[in-house]
Amino acid sequence: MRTDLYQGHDYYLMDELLSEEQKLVRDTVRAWIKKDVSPIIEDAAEKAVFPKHLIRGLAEMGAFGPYIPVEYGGAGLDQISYGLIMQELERCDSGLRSTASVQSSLVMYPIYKYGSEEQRKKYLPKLANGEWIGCFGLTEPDFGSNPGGMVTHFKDMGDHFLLNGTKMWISNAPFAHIAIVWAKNEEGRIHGLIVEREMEGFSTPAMHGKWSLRTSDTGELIFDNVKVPKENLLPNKSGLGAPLGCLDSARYGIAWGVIGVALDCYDVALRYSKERMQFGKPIGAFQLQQKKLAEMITEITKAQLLTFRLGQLRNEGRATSAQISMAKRNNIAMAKEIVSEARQILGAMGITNEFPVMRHMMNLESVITYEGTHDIHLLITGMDITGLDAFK
Ligand code: TGC
Ligand code: FAD
Repeated sequence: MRTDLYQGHDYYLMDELLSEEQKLVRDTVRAWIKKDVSPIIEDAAEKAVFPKHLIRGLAEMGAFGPYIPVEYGGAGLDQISYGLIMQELERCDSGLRSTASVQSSLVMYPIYKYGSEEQRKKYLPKLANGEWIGCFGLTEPDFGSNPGGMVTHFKDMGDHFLLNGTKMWISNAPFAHIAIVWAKNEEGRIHGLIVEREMEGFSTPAMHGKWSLRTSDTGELIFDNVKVPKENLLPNKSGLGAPLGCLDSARYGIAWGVIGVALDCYDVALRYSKERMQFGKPIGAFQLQQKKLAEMITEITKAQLLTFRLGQLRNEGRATSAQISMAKRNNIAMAKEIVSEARQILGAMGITNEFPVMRHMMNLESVITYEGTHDIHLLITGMDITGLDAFK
């Protein structure tokens, strides 16, 4: 069990830009991580289990639906507070952040944004307090980067819809109480449906064998003639833009989250470089190691500034999808580079579970792929700046 000595790093005095509430939110999550999560996270990752007892703590801190209004059980916080929560969670483990971001941005957000008032009242408070966990089914075996090609579909049977198809790679699926499922109607238009675990014909087999994101449960969603009540259709938005709108919110959370990974690895490597002696002096005294550390904090600082500005734009409702793609892509590449350099600074110790670095390294292999791959986000930026669509 490792002792969590993490200290935040704020080279450009970004804290001065945060409100008292934002700092309080961040510090609350950080304290909870140190006390309740860091002591168990390596073990959970080795066993490949999501520690379900953490759900209560996540809910109590407002990590489920941070920006959902209080009247629906959310924490009513702003977008920068949401980002800071994701950063502190992912500083500990990407799987932990995944659970919170799926619940918030991929389950609560679509119900809040596209749902009826009855759906908001029925589902949001239970999702906010962690009584129910949700998952988000967009990806299919043959449609990952191209979700518009999905084949999962539903038919109008008069008094209900009949849903058929398969989703895969779905975070939280094996234990979720509800799933937000994206499927085509008979005209080929994509809609969101709320599918509940006990509906007949619905199953959620777990997927095993992941070397990455081991603290997050992943599974399939199988729909075999599932009867979905008509009132479970999200009525207020349809088309591919509906699920992609949710992804904007989740991708924004990831842009913040992976800064946490970079900060954790920088923090560990900096401390180690001052303690580890070789050739009669701390390795941090060698110019090669200083170069690594100096470049790490430079890249972290640039990502912090980029992401804070994105948060301001989100708060004003002005952030574009392409700006979010740029931040997700840039920050993950930044974090991957820093994790790799930190591992080298730690020498052989860097490959052990006494340090979080290899776990973070493996986790980032999922984070760079889900919510739109690195390539897809580059093409979104390319499309935005040239006006030419590489996907068509
Ligand atoms: P395209 O024709 O460009 O767009 C279709 C409609 O969608 C609109 N749109 C968006 N709306 C909101 N937000 C966005 N980010 C949007 N991007 C596009 C667009 O305006 C259009 O609207 P309309 O009204 O004209 O119909 O769509 P396309 O088929 O060419 O695809 C574009 C592309 C490739 C960028 C998109 O399909 C994409 O982003 N692909 C990546 C798929 C992806 O990210 N999947 C993620 C699955 S969920 C997940 O990974 C969860 S991980 C959870 C965890 O554990 O944290
Ligand atoms: P593919 O789309 O097959 O891509 C393979 C390669 O081809 C990639 O390098 C990609 O960049 C490249 N490529 C594809 N299209 C193009 C193109 N037009 N031009 C250039 N290169 C291209 N999905 C959900 O719906 N819900 C979830 O909760 C969820 N959780 C996940 C959890 C984990 C741990 C993982 C790993 C994935 C999860 N996903 C989830 C799925 C994830 O969103 C997809 O894996 C991702 O969108 C990529 O799809 P794919 O794996 O099918 O790759």
